[in-house]
Amino acid sequence: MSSPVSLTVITFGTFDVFHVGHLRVIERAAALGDRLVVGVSADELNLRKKGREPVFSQDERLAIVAALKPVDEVFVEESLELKRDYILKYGADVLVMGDDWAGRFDEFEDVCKVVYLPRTPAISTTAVIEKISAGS
Ligand code: C2G
Repeated sequence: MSSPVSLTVITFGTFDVFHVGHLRVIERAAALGDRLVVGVSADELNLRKKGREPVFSQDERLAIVAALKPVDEVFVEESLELKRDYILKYGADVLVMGDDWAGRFDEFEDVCKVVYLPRTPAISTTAVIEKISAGS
């Protein structure tokens, strides 16, 4: 008898000022497999990538993502260049990213399936920060 096949899904993100768009992508990613692993961008990676510190520290962002029901495992994503290593290390069968990254990770199709999910419209960390700053 063959053993049951279990699919591991991996996704990455900063997940700063956690909002429903983040939740939706995590839920939809989890639905594509049996185990969901999430790489949470390091503070240092964010500083390099976006030129600013996240509002919440990597330990706080990691704790929030780890507490979500669909998430089985979290780790700190230290560098964008290490994606292939993370995919292999966690034995991911599927890489899921929001479609703001469409096409950017097609190079990993030799080691896993790559899926880009449509972003949840009309919400982003930047929009939330701007709304709070404006006091509206
Ligand atoms: N997202 C979404 N809908 C939104 C906002 C975000 O589906 N309205 C998704 C993004 O497409 C991404 C995930 O939520 O898949 C996390 O978003 P960010 O925290 O903005 O992630 P980012 O800074 O793009 O980091 O290795 C890649 C990076 O770590 C991705």
